[in-house]
Amino acid sequence: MARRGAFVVVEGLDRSGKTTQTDILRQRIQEAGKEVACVKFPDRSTPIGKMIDLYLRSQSDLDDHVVHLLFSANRWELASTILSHLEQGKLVLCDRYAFSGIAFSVAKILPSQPSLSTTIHSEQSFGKLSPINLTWARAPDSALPSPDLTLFLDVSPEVAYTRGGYGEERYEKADMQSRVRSVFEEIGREVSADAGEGKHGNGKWIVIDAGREMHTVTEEIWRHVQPLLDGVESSVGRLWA
Ligand code: 2DT
Repeated sequence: MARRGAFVVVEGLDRSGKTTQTDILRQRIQEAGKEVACVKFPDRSTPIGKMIDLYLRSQSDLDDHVVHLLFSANRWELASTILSHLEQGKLVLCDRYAFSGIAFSVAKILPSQPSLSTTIHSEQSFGKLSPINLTWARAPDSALPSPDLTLFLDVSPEVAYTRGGYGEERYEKADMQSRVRSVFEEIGREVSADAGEGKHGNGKWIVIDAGREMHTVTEEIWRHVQPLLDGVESSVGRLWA
């Protein structure tokens, strides 16, 4: 079987340096003489992306379920493009993916001091729309192309604060960010456990301590990506499949 390009996702909390690190990684891949296709979610340029952008900038209000489905639809809009880059042997470098979708949507229903195991698996109340739980949140992204490697850039709320705090958009609040962090941890445990059992094709999950000096973080990221530069032999997996 011909080798295809590797699919690398960078996930991260606000102020984790995700954008900077993704940019440096793209440059290094190019300097290594490899072709790289960059994708970013949400892609605010598509018709669905424009609705997401209005929502994130608090210019529109939408039900949480609707927003979740829009973020997922935004990924499906680009799924065939991602697959074709991979087939052409390009490394696809993706800034946020379905794991962000799950983390942010599930985080909305968590109490400030999250106790994930009780909250996200709890029974849903009658007479109201069901709160978003992990099972529901995974469904719309299921069968999307799955990454070979996800690098989760982790940063504590304290470090984020010393880096100048959060921005203006809807989710850029300390309380929300720490709940998002908890859900990311849960997703990471799940992806890693599944990879260990060879169950899901969700690829490898690596936590990078992004609270360190920028250069140290860059080098660690590179150590994980370098082995993928010549592509991979296996076919592209499908999320949660
Ligand atoms: P950026 O700041 O990286 O542009 O992200 N988000 C993102 C979701 O809630 N669901 C998703 O599926 C994705 C991809 C994370 C904008 C915000 O959108 C959130 C932060």
